[in-house]
Amino acid sequence: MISGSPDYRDHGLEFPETFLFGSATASYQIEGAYDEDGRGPSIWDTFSREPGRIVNGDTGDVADDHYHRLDEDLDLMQRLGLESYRFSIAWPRIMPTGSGSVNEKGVAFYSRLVDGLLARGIRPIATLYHWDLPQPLEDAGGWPQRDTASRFADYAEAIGARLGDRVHTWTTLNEPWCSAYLGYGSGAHAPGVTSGRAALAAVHHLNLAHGLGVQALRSVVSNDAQYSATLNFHVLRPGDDTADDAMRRIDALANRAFTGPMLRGEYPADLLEDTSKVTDWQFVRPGDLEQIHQPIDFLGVNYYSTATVRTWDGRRPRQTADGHKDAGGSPWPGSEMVEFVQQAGPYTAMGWNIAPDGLEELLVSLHEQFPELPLMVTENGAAFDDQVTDGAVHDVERTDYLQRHFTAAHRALQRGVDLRGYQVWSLLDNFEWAYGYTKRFGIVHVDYRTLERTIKDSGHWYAELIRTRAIPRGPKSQR
Ligand code: IFM
Repeated sequence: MISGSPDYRDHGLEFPETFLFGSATASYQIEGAYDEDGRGPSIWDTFSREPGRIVNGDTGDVADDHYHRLDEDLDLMQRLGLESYRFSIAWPRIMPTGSGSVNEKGVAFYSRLVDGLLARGIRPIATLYHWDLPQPLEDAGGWPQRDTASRFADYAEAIGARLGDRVHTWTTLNEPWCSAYLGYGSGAHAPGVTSGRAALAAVHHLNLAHGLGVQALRSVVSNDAQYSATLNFHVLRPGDDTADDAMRRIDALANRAFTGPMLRGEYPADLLEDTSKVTDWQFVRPGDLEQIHQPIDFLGVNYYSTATVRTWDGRRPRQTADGHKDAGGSPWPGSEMVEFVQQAGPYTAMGWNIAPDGLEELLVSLHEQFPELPLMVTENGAAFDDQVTDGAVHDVERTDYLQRHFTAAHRALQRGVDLRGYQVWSLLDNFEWAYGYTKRFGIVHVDYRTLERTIKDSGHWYAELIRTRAIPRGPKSQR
């Protein structure tokens, strides 16, 4: 047990010289310019135009207008002292119909971004897929269709050949859990399908896309880049003293459905058993698991909060507080009898509980499961209802959240976890998917009317952390 404050509000803890401090965004959430320079439509362009899908009917048409404000945003990153920037590439900018010829104007945007980062001494961490599937591929069946994984490999090869001399780290997929289970199971995310079978087929084809994508990148990249995938783990707590089975089921669907094939070359037997009434898994073809199980240099870990579960007894009203917008379907194929129980606060504006101990536990647990595999926190952060007052944003809660989670990461390091870096979500306030612009995660505030950027207090606090390499006092630290 490492000593420290029980509430994780430690300060002065130093990070190793090689630890990479950065921040993250995603294409559809910030870029805007949805129909410029040859970009094709994505499933999020379609979905956000469907009535009732997104709060206030918001879309990513303009978002933060990052596409046109690239230089300003690069300068912001430099002012914050970022050492890395994790961004995603919009597949429909590179291949507007999802396959076939490459749109060089789309490539030029990311080329300028990568050059701008390198010129400022910031390492580019490029994610190939953060949910903006080209609409024509969805029209052909989307992720439940095997062919989508092959199209992804073509796209990976095309962009790898063009940026592969300059990108420091490649990430194939961001949070395939969301793409599969929210996109095709619950229907809360694009394309809004509600089918357990489709969700599980999507799981497999996303896993396959990861494996084929890593191989495609490796075949064309000319520098000694690193390769990774980013998963959003569910850190589970028991909702009562009979919760073991509920925890095991959700762990299988949420976590091991991805770590199993990617890192061990197999699907967990209990996952196949739990879902056997939903699908026979015949979409897994001979040889697929070898294709998926590719060596990677680190695993990206996204963490925001914990989840408390128990088995529904069929008598009390069923709770479904799983932290995502309810769109009618289930994100848990074959395990719908699991209840997600309301957790103790404090909460962020998403209603997610603040639990830095969950991050420490997750990092230690992953290290124990995969001792040879380095880890990186590729997302962590919080939404709060920020106000601009006299040109400043005093986001005490977000700074406090970050201080506690950096403390958790430091404790994991002390416990022997090979943790390579931390990318705060998010650099800018942005389009928070089904919640539109109502949830602000940025360490930089964006005024959606004027598009003016204002560094929040949390951004200044993070800049000090990066400059000193030690956790600064937070607004709620005991002095
Ligand atoms: O905004 C998202 C991001 O796109 C993926 N991870 C979680 C974030 C907050 O919900």
